[in-house]
Amino acid sequence: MRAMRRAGDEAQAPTGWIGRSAPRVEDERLLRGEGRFVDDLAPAGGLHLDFTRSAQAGLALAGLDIEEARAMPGVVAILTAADLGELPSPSVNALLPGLAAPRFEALAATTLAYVGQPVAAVVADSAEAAREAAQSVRILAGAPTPPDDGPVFSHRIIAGDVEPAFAAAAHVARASTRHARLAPAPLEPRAALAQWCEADGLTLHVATQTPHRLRAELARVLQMDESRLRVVAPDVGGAFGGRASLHPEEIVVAFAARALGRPVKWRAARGDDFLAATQGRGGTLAGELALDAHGRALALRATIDMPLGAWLVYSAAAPGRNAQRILPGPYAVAAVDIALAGRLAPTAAVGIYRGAGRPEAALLMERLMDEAARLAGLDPIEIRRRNLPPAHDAPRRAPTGVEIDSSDLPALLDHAARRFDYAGARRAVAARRAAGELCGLGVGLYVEPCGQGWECATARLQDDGRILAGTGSSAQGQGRETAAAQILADAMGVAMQRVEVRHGDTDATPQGIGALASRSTAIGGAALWRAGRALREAAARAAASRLRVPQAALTATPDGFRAADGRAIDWTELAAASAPGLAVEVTHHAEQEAWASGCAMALVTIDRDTGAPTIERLTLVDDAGVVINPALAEGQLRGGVMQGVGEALMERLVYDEAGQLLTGSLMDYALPRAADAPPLDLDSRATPAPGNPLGAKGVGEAGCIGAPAAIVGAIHDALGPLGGARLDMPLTSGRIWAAMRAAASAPQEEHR
Ligand code: SMO
Repeated sequence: MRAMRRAGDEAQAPTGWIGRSAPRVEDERLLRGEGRFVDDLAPAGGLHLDFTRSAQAGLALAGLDIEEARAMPGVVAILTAADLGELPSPSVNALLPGLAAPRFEALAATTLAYVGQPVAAVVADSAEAAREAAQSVRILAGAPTPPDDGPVFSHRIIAGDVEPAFAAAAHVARASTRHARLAPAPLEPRAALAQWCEADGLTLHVATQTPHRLRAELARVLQMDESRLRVVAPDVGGAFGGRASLHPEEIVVAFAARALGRPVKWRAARGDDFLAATQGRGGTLAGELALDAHGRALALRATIDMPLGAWLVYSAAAPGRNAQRILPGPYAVAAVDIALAGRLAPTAAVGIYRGAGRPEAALLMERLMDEAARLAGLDPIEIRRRNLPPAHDAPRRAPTGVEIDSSDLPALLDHAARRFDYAGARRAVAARRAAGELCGLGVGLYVEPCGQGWECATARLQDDGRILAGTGSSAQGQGRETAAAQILADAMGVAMQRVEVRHGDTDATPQGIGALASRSTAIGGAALWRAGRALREAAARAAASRLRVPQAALTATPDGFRAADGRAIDWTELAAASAPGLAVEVTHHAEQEAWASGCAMALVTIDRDTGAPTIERLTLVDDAGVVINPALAEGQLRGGVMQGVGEALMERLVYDEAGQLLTGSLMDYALPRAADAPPLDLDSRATPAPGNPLGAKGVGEAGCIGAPAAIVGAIHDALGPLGGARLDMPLTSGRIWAAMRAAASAPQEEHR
């Protein structure tokens, strides 16, 4: 992977850390086993909390019998909804007009809405005692409650002349897609440790990707002043969108610590997270694409139906809203009519998950393009080429109102096709088919908007001459400390070893929205860059005054500043000379959203006897703008592709009609393993983002967006007329085999 610099940009500082695969500064500590995750923290006198969870869905809660549990050894307290009293609900991001959240209950008060819902909390002097007693609380279920699956929001975007385009169309391509419900399943299950002290208030160590938002929401629910709440995300083992909201469990843990005046810790078991952590995807989309006789798309009609679960997480509307605003994705289509609805379901909440609407938009458009190619008699690459906007069209206002800041999609497609040797692969596939094999090619072009709003950063010169940087973007294993240090180092023209980065602690860092939506570098990184520049400027002023020379006569060096006559002042001397110290804080508002883009191509073969798919190879060319650390970006792409492989081929949460989760463990829910990794060819083609000083875009979600569309497309291509109209993910061998069988007797048409 190569990084590209913006011509003439100040990022070309002499030290040149940006663009280098600097080793992760996090790793020595983590590899030595010195990581500190929430469950590693064990304050003296700490208590343990565990939950009694509903085993049923859609019933009234008639009562609770806690007597047996209360008498069990080690039990200190049992909390129910009555103990919590009336708590304000956490807020839901009002991304759409008229969003009406249902009543929120941190512990079930009236209804057993979904299996896994927390109903009571047992606090005990050991985790085992808490768990055992929690399982002895008896839940008395009442009558069935009327099902509530009405839309919580619906929103339609109509732009351009849709009806005339369809009336005049030479071809109308149709496709529908259904995404399985997925478990974000980070390596570390959810965990929280709350400590209360009358003087300082509440400290919550919690595995989150949004520490400041979590603090704001918790303050709201517990009716405390934010200044009395400290939220710390220590080492956090993955997030993927599943840690972006305040969960009922965290509210109860904090409430219990405050009520009991003692530290209270909870750690979810893997099964608890399958039942009650927030889930992702689950949408059903359908589209119609009107095309002229040359295969150029004229208009798109689409519907997006998203499940929300039984309660709304903060970002509940984000996946649907993203899919809606992103369509028609990378393609230039002048007219759109896109209807979005989000509905409740008697299940765990559904929120953002790596991609959050981007994979949904990408898959629908790629299915439509493949169908359009078939109707128009064009090669799938050729029809895409005809529908991509030229690079000079940027910034490009899409019909849904979004502005795509920069991209060169035709070059991405061509570059990916060359690397993949698409033409050669097409010939090879034809030859293998003639020899009786089932194999196919798929393409996944995508765009990846990288967040809106602001992030903050601080930078301070310490007495020892080191630079202490603070960012509101936290880290969950991506290597953000390393990337942040590289940015700061280049902004200041110092060695990155001089920079130390703080994140994830609301007492030690400036405000932040959090690490999500591929925003950490484009927005959080831009804030750090600006903080570094501002601190350097302040340092130059101080140095000039100290050396009694005009600032313009100073030369900056990695060690400090030098005057023309040879006198110098280093960072330690500057710190000593600058009472009360040099420190800056900046807020970076992203005036223009950065849009990453990319293209995935896959070759998949299918075993005729078993239906088992094999991804023989996958190429992905990504445009993340200026890449800060190519090794970290590659890690993001590889991880994203693997989660995309999981979505395409194996992952699925299944509820039965009674609302029972049938996939509540890693024995039932198939996460991809190392052996499932396809041979992966990665490359990048950068178009720098014009809207931030780094030229950076995001990369965290890319693999997860492009890979499923390419894999699903390749399997459709492989099955051709055998596959029928629609194959739903995950495309397991069983599903593929069934589709082959069902179609075996159907009349066959010529295979492309
Ligand atoms: S799904 Mo992400 O962490 O915005």
